[in-house]
Formats: sequence, structure tokens, C-alpha cells
Amino acid sequence: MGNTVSIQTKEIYGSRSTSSSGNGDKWSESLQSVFELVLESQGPERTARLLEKLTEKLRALAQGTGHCFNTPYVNTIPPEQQAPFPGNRDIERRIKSYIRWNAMAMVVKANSTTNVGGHISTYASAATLYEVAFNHFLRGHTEDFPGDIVYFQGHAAPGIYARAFLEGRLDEQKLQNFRQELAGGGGLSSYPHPYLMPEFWQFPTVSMGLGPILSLYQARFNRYLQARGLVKWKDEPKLWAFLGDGECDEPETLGAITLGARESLDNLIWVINCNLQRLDGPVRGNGKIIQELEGLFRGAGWNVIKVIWGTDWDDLLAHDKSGLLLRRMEEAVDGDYQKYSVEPGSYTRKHFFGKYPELLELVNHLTDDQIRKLLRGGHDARKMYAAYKMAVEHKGQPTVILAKTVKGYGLGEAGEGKNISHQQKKMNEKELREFRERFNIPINDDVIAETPFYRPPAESPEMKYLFERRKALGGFLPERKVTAPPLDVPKLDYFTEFFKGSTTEASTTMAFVRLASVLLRHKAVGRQIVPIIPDEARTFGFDALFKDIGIYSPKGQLYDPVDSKSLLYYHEAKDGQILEEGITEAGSFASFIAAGTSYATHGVPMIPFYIYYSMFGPQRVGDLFWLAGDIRAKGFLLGATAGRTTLNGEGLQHQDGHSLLHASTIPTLLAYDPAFAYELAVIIADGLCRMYVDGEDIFYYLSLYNENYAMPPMPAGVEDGILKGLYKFKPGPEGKKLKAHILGSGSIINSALKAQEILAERYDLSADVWSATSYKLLRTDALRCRRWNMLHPTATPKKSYIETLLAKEQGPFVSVSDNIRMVPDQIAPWVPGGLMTLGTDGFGRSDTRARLRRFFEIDAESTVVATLFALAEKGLIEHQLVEKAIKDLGVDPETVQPQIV
Ligand SMILES: Cc1ncc(C[n+]2csc(CCOP(=O)(O)OP(=O)(O)O)c2C)c(N)n1
Ligand SMILES: [Mg+2]
Repeated sequence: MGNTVSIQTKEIYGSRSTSSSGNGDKWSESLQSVFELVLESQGPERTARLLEKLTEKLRALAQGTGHCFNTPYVNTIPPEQQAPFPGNRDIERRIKSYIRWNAMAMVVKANSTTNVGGHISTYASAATLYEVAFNHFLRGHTEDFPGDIVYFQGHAAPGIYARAFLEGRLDEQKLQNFRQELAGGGGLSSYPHPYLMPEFWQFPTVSMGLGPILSLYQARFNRYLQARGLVKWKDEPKLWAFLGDGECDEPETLGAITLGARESLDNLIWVINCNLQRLDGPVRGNGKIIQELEGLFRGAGWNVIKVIWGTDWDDLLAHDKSGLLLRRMEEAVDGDYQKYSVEPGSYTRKHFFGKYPELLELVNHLTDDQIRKLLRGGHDARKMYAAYKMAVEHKGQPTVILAKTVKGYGLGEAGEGKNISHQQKKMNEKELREFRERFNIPINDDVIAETPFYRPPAESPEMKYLFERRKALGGFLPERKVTAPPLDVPKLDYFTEFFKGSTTEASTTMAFVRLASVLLRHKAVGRQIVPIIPDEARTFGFDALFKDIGIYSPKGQLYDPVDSKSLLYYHEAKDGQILEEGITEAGSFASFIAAGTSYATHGVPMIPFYIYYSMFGPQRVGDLFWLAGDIRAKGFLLGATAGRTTLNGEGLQHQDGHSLLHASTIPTLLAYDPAFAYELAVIIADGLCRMYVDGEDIFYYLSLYNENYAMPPMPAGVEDGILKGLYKFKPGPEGKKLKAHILGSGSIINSALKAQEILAERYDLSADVWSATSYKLLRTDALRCRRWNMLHPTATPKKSYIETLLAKEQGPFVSVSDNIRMVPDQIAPWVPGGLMTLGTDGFGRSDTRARLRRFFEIDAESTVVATLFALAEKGLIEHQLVEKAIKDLGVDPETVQPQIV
């Protein structure tokens, strides 16, 4: 990769006779003459290589001479190397204009009667980027081609809808109801949301930064599927991600780009719309976003194609004998360029060209209006076509295209290039007329104020062309089609070893690793499993799988691993099954999403098991969790080493007691907190069936703990309770005076069981111990019933599972878990007589489990005290007995409570 010095066209450099500084520097002039001679005789590519070599030598001599990852501020593709545009420019321009109009009309119309918002200026700046791609590059799904994968920039959605309207895929009523999804006849979602438009959108993108990272890991997942022989494509699909320049400030956008080069993802193309603006103002007013991004991407090993200037500028550059035009281009900052896009041509003449008299001469032949219309590269279909062509043909590296545009292009006074452009959603009649004139939209004066949609007649050349192009490219985009066959998932009896229990102590994490290895051997689903880990396999015991199934690496293993003689050696393989992502929860989650949506993206159902430190789950990458619901991902998330006190030594930043609450906020995520190996097996077996046989678009979160204890055998008939969220695990002894119930979950069920013994032995109390596997599911079921009862007030009321289950029980209810109290509190309204909750609210800290559990008051003794207090509160025992228990059990009533404000 030539990333030190780049050579531009002969037009730029070839005819220069004086040094660009013009200060008579002899050395500079001599170098310039030699350079021109070499260029003349050797051509640009060889000259570039020679210069690179010389620069390397110079660096060796002068330490600290920095690398330069930038090329001059001109197009990467010189005019003479530009592929000719094969389309009909006039027709394409007209189609694009109609789409522009409809996209604008959709937003203006919606906001004339509602306040639903919408964006005009993003698509206005990106129209050419999209249209050239739609007419010439983006390939649809056909019988023998899976279709290219396209991430559309969220705020450009109106333009994508407008095109689908011309294509006849969306009707006028749908457009009319843009952002009014609950209106009669249905509407269109604000942004790309597969959850809301499951046959249209494939990839949610509007939370900025998520589209880019998803596309990267999706590109790599496509390679993974091929390497493992799970798909066989004659022609590999390309992945296109259309992004904003402001979006590049999100760490998720750029944080993983080295993956693209490291794994040679030449199936990936990013198109960054560099309109120089974000929402409030310029992206880099005092600098140049294109140059900054170029440096970053080149440094990360990407192929970078800059499309800065339109064709009109080629001529000016070719006639610039002084080199001053390039210099002026380099000098002006993005804040200046933004101003040139809003001011008249006379301003640009004076302030841009006017800085050097030679440049004024260069544009003498142009009127102010012509100067104003000098196109930026991203608005020139010919330039964009050449860039895309180069990108799709490029081998060995991903490509990023940096296309310079104007935000709100074509909106004129209504918001072209202005700082308020992003928010513009209304246009007055005068502005509408100007827009119509500028883009030649055949709409009459008498109706223009109503901003009617425009679709050319079916037999018009535009419509014929549009359909012909899409037909040639295989069909329409975007389109979400689910074709995956159901999987022959294992039935419950496949997991019998987990139902027998074991006297050898084990944690639920260990049970999960065992279960995963059993599943990996299953003939129908074993190959579909995608284990994903962010560098914690050895913590969880997942390294046991390294040897057998290998870690995916496109290069295989080029070295002899230091631990090659060990059973758990670090085994990389070209067809490895594990995705070992390194320390990136965002990247790992992106892989989870790629695998979990493979049923829809590729028609190949894959089953991701993503295991990670639970603290670095939704708290760290919550937005991706939310997106997983939107995109209808399936699979299992395993939050390992969960529990504020169960993970004891790691302290405040690691000890998680709230992931289950976060997980409860995701509508399609089933959140479980299993205590025993058999619960894990029942939940996973059911999940496999619901997701991969019944076709439910749901996904699972399971807490896993690292505390070892004997795993009990499964009591009879508890499967349904496990799945619904609660069942009686161990009834208290018969013949006691008092009765109570303790709901335990995860490894803290052991506190409940020990409390059960103490209560029986010392306080003549029989406490039933229940395993609460999912407070979330209990709550949603109860809410559902309550709503139904409210809306059917005279019908026989429905009873939720929890109400039915607890109705016949006597005595108070206490819950104890290694999570904050809000997790069990979710069911409090439906527990007869209320719920006394113990939990780990407050920051964690390092200590022994025993001390931490006493500190957070979730150990057996604290549970006993809480149970007795609950009885006292109900008047069933004297408060003095509680005080006695506090003393007897050595609980200090005056210790400081964990801080919660
Ligand atoms: C994570 C996130 N933060 C903030 C926003 C709000 N937002 C929407 S668009 C926008 C500006 C986008 O600028 P840019 O990426 O340059 O896109 P352009 O519209 O200019 O093409 C912002 C801040 C968002 N959608 N997502
Ligand atoms: Mg922008």
C-alpha cells in the first residue's frame, strides 16, 4: 500500500514550472525539475514508488519525521483513469430529481399537519451517491445470488422510500403516512427498523455508529460462513454502508476499522457522505474532515478513494500552471467551503479564487453563476460511478469512498449548506417553486402548495429505464426476505445428563460450557452454533472448546502456538468455529447480531452463543442490545461471572447486579437468572425450539455464575415453571407453627436454602424455597392479564401465572438475589401481601463472598431476619423475636448501609 506520498495527475503537477511556494527557493525548484523529469519518463505509479523509497531513507536518517497518510486535496482517480459513465445521464438525473422531490414532499407534507419531524437535507446531499449505486451497482436477491447487503444512512430514509414509491413498492398512502405508523392503512417508520417494517428494512442504522460497526463484522461473518462451508456463493455479495461524516466521530464507527484490513475484507465498501456538516454545525470547521478521515483509513490499511471535485474542476486544475489552485484548495478549511456553498458565485470568486491573482484569471471565463454551480464530486454521477467501479474491483482491502457534497443540496434559501439545514422540515410556497424549477418537476402552480407526490407515467422513458436497471441488477433493494428452513433442534431428552444432578460441585458457567460442548456435537444444530467470546474464554472455561472446534482465522495459524502441547492450546484455523474477538464487547455483539440475523440475511439459521463478563453487557453496549431487538436477532447471550457478591474479588467495576434489569427493558429479550444446570438446559432447549422451529423473533439473556455447588437433580414437573419464571424448588418441612416463602435466584438460591434450615431448626418456621428464574417474564405475563381485565371489565377476569401460583400459599414472601432489589420488585404488585426484597443495591467492592453477602444483607442469616420481620409486620409473630434473631445470628443492626442516594 502506497501510503506515504501520492502522485496525482499530470494535469496537476506535470506542467508546473515554478515551485508552488513561488519564493525562488532554488532547492525546491531543482527538486521540482527532477521530479517532473522522472514523472515524464517513468509515469506516476513508478514515480510514487521511487518517492516512497526515498522518503523511507529520509525517515531512517531523521528520526521523528512523521508518516504522512494524506494525499493532496483532489480526487484520488485522475480524469484520464476515470472509468466512463455507462448510463444515460439525462434520464438518471430526471429520476433522481423526482426522488428528491418526493423525499422532500413526504417530510413537508407530514409536518404540515403534525409535528412528527423528518429530514430533508441528508438525502438532498446524498441523492447522487444513492442513485448511481442503485442504477449501476447494488445487486438484488436472485435465485443464485443472495443480494448485496446495504446499510442505508438512517436520516436518508425519505429518499429510499421515495425510490421505492417510483418502483411501485410503496403506495401513495404509505408515503402520506410517513412517520405516522399508527394511522389508518399503516405508515412508514421514521428510520430503517426491521422490527417495524420487516419486509423492507434489513439493518437498523439510525443510532449513529452502529451501522458502520455492524457492517464490518457482517462482512467478516460472510467470510466466516464461506470458510465453514455453510454458504456456497458463486459470486460473493458486497456490503455497502452509507454513512455520515459527523457519524465518524462515534467511537463505534472508527474503533474497529483495522479489522477490515487485517482480514482483507474487500467485500466491504463504505461510502461516507462528506457534506461537512452534522446537526449543529460543521464537522470540522477549522480543518478538513476528508483529509482527517483519509489519514485514519489509510493508516488502518484501507483503500481510500476521495471524490472531492466534480468534472468542471478537472478543466480548471488542468489549466492551472501555477499550482496555486491546489494550494488554495488545501488552504481553505471546511468552514470556508460551507460558506462557498451558501454564498453567490461572486463571493467564491472574491474569497476563494481571489486570494491569488493567477486564480482569478483562471476563472475569468466563468460567470458568477457558473462558479456557483461548479460541482462537488459527490454531486457528479460520473465521478461517483468511477469511484464505485474502482471500489468493487479493488482486491485485498476494504474501500472507503469519501465523497464531498453540500448538505441540503438543492434546497436553496430553505436550507442549502446552512447550519440549520439538518433540522429543516418545512418549506413555504416560494421555496417549493424554486425547488421545482431547479429540478424540473412537472407540478403545476395551482397544486404546488399541497406538495403532491410525482410518479412519471409507466411508459415514460424514466420509468422504463428505472425498471430496466433494477432488473439488470437482480431486483429491488432494500428487501428483507426470510427463507431459512426450521432446524431440527434437540428435544429435552437430549439433555438428560443435566437433569440427573451431580454431587461434584460445579457452577452454572461450567454447566453451560458442558452444555455447549454437548450441543456442538448435535448433528442437526452443532454446525450452526457460533460461539463468540471477547477474550475471556479462559475465565469461563470456554477454552476447553479451542482444540476441537478451533478459533476462526482467515489466515489459519501461521505460527506454532506456545501452548501447542497443551490440551487447551490456542488453536486458530481457517474453518474455526469460535469467533474470538479480542477485547471488544461492541465488536463481539456485532458478531452476535450478524450470526443472529443470518436466518434473514442469508437464509441460513445460525445460533450464536455470546458469552462475556456480564458487567460489560447492556451497561457497556446497551444500544446494541436494543438494536438486536429491532433487527430481530436470535440467539443466546450469556452474562457470565454475574452477581454483585458472587464475583467477589474483582470489585466495583466488575460486579454486576443490574444487567437483568437492563435486559428487562428490551421488549423481545427473555431474561433468565437460572440457579441450576437443569434450569439452564430446559431454558436453552425451549429457546432453540421457539427461535429456530417456531420462528419467533426473540433472543435470550441468561446470567451465569462462577460459584461452585452441587447441582441438584430436576424435581418432577418443573419445566413449565422454569420457563414461566417461578416454581417451588424445595418445600419447607411439615408440622411447623409458622409458614413463609423465600424466592431465590441464581447462586443466591443457596442463601435461601440455608435460611430455610435455620428457620426450621431455630424458629419453628417452614419456609418453602422457590426458584425465581425470570422476574421479567412473570411481570410481563401479569401485565398482559391486567390489561385484558381492564379492557374487558365485565368478563371473568384472567389470572396471571404468578397470581394463580401464589394464590393458595400462606405466609409472607421474601425474595433474595445477587441483583438490585428492582429486579424482584418487578413482580411485587402481584404477590399476595406484598414482597419483602433483599438485594445488592449499591457499588460492589472486593472481599470474600461471605463478607460481601453479609454487607449487602443477602446471606442466609440476613434472609432469616428478613423473613421473620415480614412475619412480624403482618402481626404473625412479635417484633421481639426478630430482635432476638438479629442477636442470635450475629447480624449487626448498626452497620452502614451500602450507599444509595
Ligand atoms: C448515537 C446518535 N447520536 C445522536 C443522534 C442524533 N443525530 C441525528 S442526525 C445527526 C447529525 C448527523 O450528521 P452526519 O452524520 O454528518 O449526517 P448527515 O445528515 O450530515 O449526512 C445527529 C447528531 C443519533 N441519531 N444517534
Ligand atoms: Mg454530515
